[in-house]
Amino acid sequence: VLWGTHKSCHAFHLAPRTLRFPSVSATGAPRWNDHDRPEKFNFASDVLDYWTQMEKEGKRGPNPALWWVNSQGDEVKWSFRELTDFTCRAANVFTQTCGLQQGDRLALILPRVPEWWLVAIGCIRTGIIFMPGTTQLKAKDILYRLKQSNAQSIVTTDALAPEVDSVASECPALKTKLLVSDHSREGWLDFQSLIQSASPDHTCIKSKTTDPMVIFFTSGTTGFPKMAKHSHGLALRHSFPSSREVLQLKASDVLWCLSDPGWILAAVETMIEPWTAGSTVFIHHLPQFDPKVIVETLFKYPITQYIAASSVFRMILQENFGRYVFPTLEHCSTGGEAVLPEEQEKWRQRTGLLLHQIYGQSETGLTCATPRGSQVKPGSMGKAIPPFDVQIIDDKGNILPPNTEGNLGIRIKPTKPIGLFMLYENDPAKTAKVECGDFYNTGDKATIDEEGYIWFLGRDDDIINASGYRIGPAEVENALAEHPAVAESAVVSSPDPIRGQLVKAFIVLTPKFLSHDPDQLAKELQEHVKAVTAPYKYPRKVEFVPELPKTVTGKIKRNELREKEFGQM
Ligand code: BCO
Repeated sequence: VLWGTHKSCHAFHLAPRTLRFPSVSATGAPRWNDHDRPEKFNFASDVLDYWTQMEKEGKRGPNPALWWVNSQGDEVKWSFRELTDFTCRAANVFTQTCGLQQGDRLALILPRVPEWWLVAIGCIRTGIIFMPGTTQLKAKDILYRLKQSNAQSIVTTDALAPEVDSVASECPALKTKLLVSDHSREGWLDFQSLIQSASPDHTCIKSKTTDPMVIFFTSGTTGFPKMAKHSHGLALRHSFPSSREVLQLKASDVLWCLSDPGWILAAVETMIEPWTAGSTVFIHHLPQFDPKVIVETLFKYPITQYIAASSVFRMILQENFGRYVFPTLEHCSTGGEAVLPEEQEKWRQRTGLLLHQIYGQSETGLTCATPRGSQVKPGSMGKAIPPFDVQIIDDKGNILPPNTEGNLGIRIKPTKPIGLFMLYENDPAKTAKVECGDFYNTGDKATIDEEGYIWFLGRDDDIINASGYRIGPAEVENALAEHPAVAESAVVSSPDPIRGQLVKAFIVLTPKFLSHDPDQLAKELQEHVKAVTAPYKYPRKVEFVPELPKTVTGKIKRNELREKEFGQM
């Protein structure tokens, strides 16, 4: 292939720490400010190509833009210049070979392979709206995504191509299927060889800041995932001083964010934020999560900043590796789920490093954080990141006083801030439902103290947050309903010391299965859920019950079951 992989001795020289604030003009002045709304912005041409130019002018050190490794010792290192070259080729593949145009949709379902970044940036260059998805998706999940979005194209691997083929006939809009693989497959285009033969000459579109850039699928309380559509403003926002202040990345930093590429956290922390700063994005392929590999990697490579879900930190602490002084690690952040003060303290004792909480949603991107160097209040997810005006609101959108429990809201009136999602695609009712007075209501319960620090309390609905995954109960209940043993089920969150919350299913069995061995049946149902929908959603706890609590109108009282789990009844 064009770039190949090579074994490496990992010799690496950090760049001089000169470019302190990225996305600055060559004269050093910031190019955008917190409240700027440039009419045109494109992350590829305005940020990536800027760093390519810096490299050409010798104004950026020799560290790569992307540094990818796997456990077999393979390695890929790309400079910004190479990234520009390869992503221009990707753009030409999409427009010339696949016939895609600005505004078309492309499903991007790849594991942590370098091609993910080529596809994402190639889409940004052309205005094709990319839709990341985790590789845990199954045929039905993929069908739903392709149909809902009217996707014209999909990029995936060998592992998922058969799942796509099994549903492709039901997706009339799907024109091209691109495969990232060493093998060919009938009906699929070979992405790597197309990149090789494509021209590196491409003129980036002049996208409006408000043009759509990416869609993230996010679970809701009812029904199937919603499509949270973001504009190019999602990327612009990370050029603002207030966003840069959070991690204070420099061109010499090496940032490793563990998030699966299917989530907004990965788009922001393995692409937008580090490349805005001209930093190195470090990626470990990591098909299976293993805390030992994480610790070894932090020792082996010159990683300066590390971001992962809180469960990952808990799983590392659980291993009892003793004290670890990582040679280059300076800053750790955690997001996707709440972290307890005791856990932050444990991490500090073991590593000498503070664990900074960040908070956001697929709809909002990064919303709150404790900027590097400012006071960490253990248990708090920090302060609002401007231009987001975060307030605690009641159900009518009135701002509540400090230390009062309410909904975490982001002000959208009179002006919607840059970086907040545009809308739920095809769903004006759900878009309207999350508007609450002058605010977007996140649905998360929180308090704010007199100093502006925000404290997460939980959800105000049935959404489950298990090890950083947001899971809608209906998705699991629908999967269970397909099994003949299940008469009906209710899925709720249940507390867990490592994953924060677990998915728990209360199941009423059909008469035929009442005599079955409950342990074996529970395992069978768990495997069934893993087979029909993304396995991260499977119920790790199962309880068989004779009936489910219901209201007089027959609605299942999930809240009653949940409260029982959390010992509130
Ligand atoms: O635990 P089990 O072994 O029983 O099951 C696991 C997997 O083995 C299994 N599985 C995975 N792929 C499969 C499969 N089974 C069958 N077929 C397949 N193809 O399914 C279960 C998956 O659970 P998991 O993903 O939680 O796995 P694991 O290894 O326990 O990973 C632990 C974590 C902590 C690494 C993982 O849970 C994780 O990555 N969590 C973080 C999620 C995240 O990044 N959230 C951020 C979202 S973005 C956001 O919040 C906005 C912030 C700005």
